[in-house]
Amino acid sequence: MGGVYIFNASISFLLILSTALANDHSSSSVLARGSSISTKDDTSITILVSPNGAFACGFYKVATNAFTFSIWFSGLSTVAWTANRDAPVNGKGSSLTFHKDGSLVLRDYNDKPVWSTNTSSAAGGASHAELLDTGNLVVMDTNGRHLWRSFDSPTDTLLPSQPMTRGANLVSASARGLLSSGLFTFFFDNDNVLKLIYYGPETSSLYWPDPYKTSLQNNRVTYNSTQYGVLDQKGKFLASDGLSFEASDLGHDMVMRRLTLDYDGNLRLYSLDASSGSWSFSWMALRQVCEIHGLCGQNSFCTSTPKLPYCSCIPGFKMNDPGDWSKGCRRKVNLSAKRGGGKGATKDFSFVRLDTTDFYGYDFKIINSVPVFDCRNKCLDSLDCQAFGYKRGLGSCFLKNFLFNGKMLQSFDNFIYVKVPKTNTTLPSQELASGPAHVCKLAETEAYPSSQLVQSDTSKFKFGSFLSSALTLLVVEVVLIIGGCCVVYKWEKGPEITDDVGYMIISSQFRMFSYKELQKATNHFQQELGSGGSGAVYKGVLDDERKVAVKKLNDIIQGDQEFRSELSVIGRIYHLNLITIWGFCAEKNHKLLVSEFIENGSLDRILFDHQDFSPVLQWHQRYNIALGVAKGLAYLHHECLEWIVHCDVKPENILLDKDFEPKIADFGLVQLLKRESSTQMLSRVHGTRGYIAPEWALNLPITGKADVYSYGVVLLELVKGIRVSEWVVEGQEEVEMAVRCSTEIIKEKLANEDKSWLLEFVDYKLHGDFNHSQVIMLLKIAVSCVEEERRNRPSMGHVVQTLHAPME
Ligand SMILES: *[C@@H]1O[C@H](CO)[C@@H](O)[C@H](O)[C@H]1NC(C)=O
Ligand SMILES: *[C@@H]1O[C@H](CO)[C@@H](O)[C@H](O)[C@H]1NC(C)=O
Ligand SMILES: *[C@@H]1O[C@H](CO)[C@@H](O)[C@H](O)[C@H]1NC(C)=O
Ligand SMILES: *[C@@H]1O[C@H](CO)[C@@H](O)[C@H](O)[C@H]1NC(C)=O
Ligand SMILES: *[C@@H]1O[C@H](CO)[C@@H](O)[C@H](O)[C@H]1NC(C)=O
Ligand SMILES: CC(=O)N[C@H]1CO[C@H](CO)[C@@H](O)[C@@H]1O
Repeated sequence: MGGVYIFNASISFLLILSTALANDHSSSSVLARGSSISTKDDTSITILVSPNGAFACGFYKVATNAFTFSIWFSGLSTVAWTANRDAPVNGKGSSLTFHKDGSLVLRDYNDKPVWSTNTSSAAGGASHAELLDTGNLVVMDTNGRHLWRSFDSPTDTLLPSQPMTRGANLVSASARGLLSSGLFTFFFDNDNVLKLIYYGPETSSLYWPDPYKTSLQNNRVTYNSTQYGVLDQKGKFLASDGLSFEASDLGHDMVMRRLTLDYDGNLRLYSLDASSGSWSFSWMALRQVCEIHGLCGQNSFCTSTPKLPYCSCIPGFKMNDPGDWSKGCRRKVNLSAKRGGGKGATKDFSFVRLDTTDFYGYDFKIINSVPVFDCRNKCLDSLDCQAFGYKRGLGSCFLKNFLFNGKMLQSFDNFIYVKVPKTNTTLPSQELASGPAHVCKLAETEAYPSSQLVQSDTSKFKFGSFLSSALTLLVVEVVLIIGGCCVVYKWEKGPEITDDVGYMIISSQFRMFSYKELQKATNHFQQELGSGGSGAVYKGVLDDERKVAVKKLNDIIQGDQEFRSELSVIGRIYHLNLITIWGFCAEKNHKLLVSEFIENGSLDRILFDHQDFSPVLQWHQRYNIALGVAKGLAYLHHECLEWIVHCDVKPENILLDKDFEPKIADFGLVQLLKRESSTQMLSRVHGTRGYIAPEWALNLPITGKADVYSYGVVLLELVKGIRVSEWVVEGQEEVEMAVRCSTEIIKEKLANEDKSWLLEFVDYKLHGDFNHSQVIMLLKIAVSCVEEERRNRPSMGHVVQTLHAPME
């Protein structure tokens, strides 16, 4: 860290330019009243040079026959200030005149004034113009007072000692190498905070400092209305809103510096390497280019890569203007064209889910704490709704009428569901996924009567769209190379950049394996990791050195086609707290499931089979496991577009990675075994009694609340550290009764003021080293989860919320 980021400029280009600029060299730093200089011969003309030789000003050639009046770094092509960035003047016959009346005026070839300092009527009258050592061009009166300063009207660059003030905005250039105004602005907002904003033709949005946070959280103050900021020569920037940053080469006061709002919307501090004439950046506002708004236009999203960020259209959209991402994308099929009018029209739409993608802003409605299907129905009901965002855990629902500022996120908490018309053209992947309803899913429909979600099978996520993203990257790169880009960014290869694409990599890895391949990976199924009702699990190593767990599924009597369609659902599930399924094998009677290998084994081993010398699962780890399992189940229950009830939650199915983060295994297996009658399933899948909700015995439809019950039992075990089946005293009672009785006792004790019983109740192996309020919370949740009447049990989403909420 702290390195200087190299910004390779083309040296040869610099040399050509510097000799061109030196042609008409004038060593004077002062322009007297009455002087006039005209453009000629279509070449740049230096009019003034600062006394220290660092800066020059004059006619700067921006294109053939197009000139600006600019200040630049002597000998370099880097422009620091421009008078007429958006109205260049003609190369022949345009003039800069210091009129006798005291104003400095730039006129085009036809004598039309393009720019003026407006100093003609100044009291005392202007005497001369001077380019100072700082790069500041000033018009002075006879007493040396400044009547006008170029420092007061910056363009895209702030020089050391040049103040950033109210109304003195930096506006980016429109493209690499151009001077004309672009779409990004650095300015003091009304709340006295320095910000970066994107001003597009259709929309504007703030993107720095972090718009998701308050000023205070961003370490900015709003009360100081001075609105002043300045960069000093040593490389430190300080502003009245508390913004402060330093160059990585802080302290070298002989270094030339500039703070520039670049054409890509990032604010960067540059240092000049005098020997090579190249600029390197020593600080930048945004490390992740995708945080910048407007880069990819609407209906598309930005992905960070170690090399360059790239844009992709949302699946079902295409680029508005191939070659210009800032124009964004549009729908291939208009939503309005599909609107038959009236409520019935909502049947014409379904949703495509974009994982780990977020679109900032344009939420026309925000609803908190609702399940995802409510959010979905709200979006279906609204004609304006183009998509909705859903934040897991909080259950926040954001209806969006415009999709902008899209980017891939690291966090897996955000989902965007884009409204798409249902089409009659079935894609292979959709066909695969639309099998008949599953045992658990059917029941779930009963629990949540809004059936909209279950009907729509077209809203499937497609792996193919990622392929097109990859192609887009290729195209963008080719365009950049052809575009004669002479500047190459070398982003420091940070983990946050590569992690951004994590989801893509994971999902595109889901594939079909051959039996031979798995035989080889597991060395002929030698190392068995364990075996349960649904089959034995073996350890293996793939050719790419990924460690995997391969499960041989017994008793799959479905056809290959159905098996695959089930897997196409499971294979799309990705969550931190669920085992990632990497693929499957379906060859004749071989049915295997390939998933990630989890280092630390299952929870039951470390929680119950404790050896004297092995480490004890600490309290904070147990709490984290409780939270993680809840998140994983909440995801299965509420957020997969296909609801999945695990039906077999128990410590054996909770695996722990090396950081003891829990990962739920064996979800979706019930679906694979669905052809059998439910009683058979019960006996096979639910080998361990004690975790089964009472409704299984009562032959009621199974809903997610069955998992909630099992989760409650696991919570009790996490606290007590003993398997619930061993709570049975003297072998008199059934396990179910033991749970019942224990929870009655716990309930009573929880109501008691005196909490000294906890010391005895909580796992003795912790030696009293636990957080009392957390234990009480877990027990309260556990007790409510194992309620006999399932309506009284909380949903997993609610459990997650409770675990996250601050303690009373
Ligand atoms: C000079 O005055 C004109 C007309 O009022 C205005 O458009 C222009 O922006 C002013 N120039 C400067 C440098 O302030
Ligand atoms: C406001 O900012 C200015 C400039 O940074 C500073 O001199 C002044 O002390 C600040 N005022 C307060 C009240 O902090
Ligand atoms: C979609 O709507 C836009 C604007 O309403 C229109 O310009 C465009 O032609 C439409 N496209 C299709 C495929 O109907
Ligand atoms: C889809 O196909 C069905 C039956 O073939 C037809 O009735 C329906 O109109 C079609 N829908 C659309 C949107 O084309
Ligand atoms: C117990 O947990 C609560 C909530 O997680 C936390 O606020 C509190 O500081 C913890 N107490 C101790 C002593 O660690
Ligand atoms: C039971 C088990 O495998 N424990 C291991 C979990 O991971 C930690 C850290 O990697 C090891 O130290 C334990 O031995």
